[in-house]
Amino acid sequence: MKRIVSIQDISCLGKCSLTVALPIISAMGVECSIIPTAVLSTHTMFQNFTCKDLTDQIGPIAAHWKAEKLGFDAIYTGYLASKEQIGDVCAFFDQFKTDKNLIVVDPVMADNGKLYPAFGVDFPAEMAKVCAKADLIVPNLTEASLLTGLPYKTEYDEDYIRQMLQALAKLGPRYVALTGVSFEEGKLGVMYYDQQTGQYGSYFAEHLPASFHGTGDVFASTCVGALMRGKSLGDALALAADYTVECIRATLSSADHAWYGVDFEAAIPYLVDRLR
Ligand code: PXL
Repeated sequence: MKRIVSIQDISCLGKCSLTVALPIISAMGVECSIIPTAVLSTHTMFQNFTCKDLTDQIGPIAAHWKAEKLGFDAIYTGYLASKEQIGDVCAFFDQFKTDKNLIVVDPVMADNGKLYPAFGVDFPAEMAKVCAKADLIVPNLTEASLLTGLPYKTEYDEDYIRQMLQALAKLGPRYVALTGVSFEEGKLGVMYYDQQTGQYGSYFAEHLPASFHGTGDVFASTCVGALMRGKSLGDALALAADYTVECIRATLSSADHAWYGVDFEAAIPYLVDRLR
């Protein structure tokens, strides 16, 4: 069985980050170790959330694992709690990167044109350092614009997305996948670029008329799980897009669904079926 480590926060309630990554990656038949970057009472879309930063735990956990000669088939990072822990996460990559394993960075920090409330304007430059060490990054359009300095647009054409992908690739990662891309009404998906081969690809699924927190984490977790299950990047991204749509569909079909996250639990059978 493949083993990965996911480095992101635990939002105790809110259906995002580790509470999404763990069940999804486990359901996909991949072992998921974790390093929590912080413990929050909820995700940061709630008012008055608590947050205990765990930066000081990253180094000691890494040192213990090194002493035990443990390794990982992938390292997947998401929400990092503060700019102070960027150096520790980069040091973790340096310690655990091998010729064979994969570093996947979801540069979680912003959406809909705005930084998340916990981050200052200097955070994107720090996140760019994490992206520089990745094999694959999966930003949304807002994060991509903050990482590259290119303007954030809600109306655009394929040229703009290609420019964005190339600017992201200049940060360092071989593979770049931009999420939340839409060229036609009713369709939403992902466009990606392999800077080694110069090839582009894309996949579009149904654009349901709703948006929920945590869908980026559902997408990235599914993509990592699928890559570990031997799917190509294109197939992994397509499965991630399809499962995310199924999660939103399940949420919309449940009258008592929560406002703060998707009912990814209800769509797990779909995900497992797709791996058969
Ligand atoms: O889903 C991304 C995410 C992860 N973790 C925390 C968040 C968010 C988005 O708002 O606040 C703590």
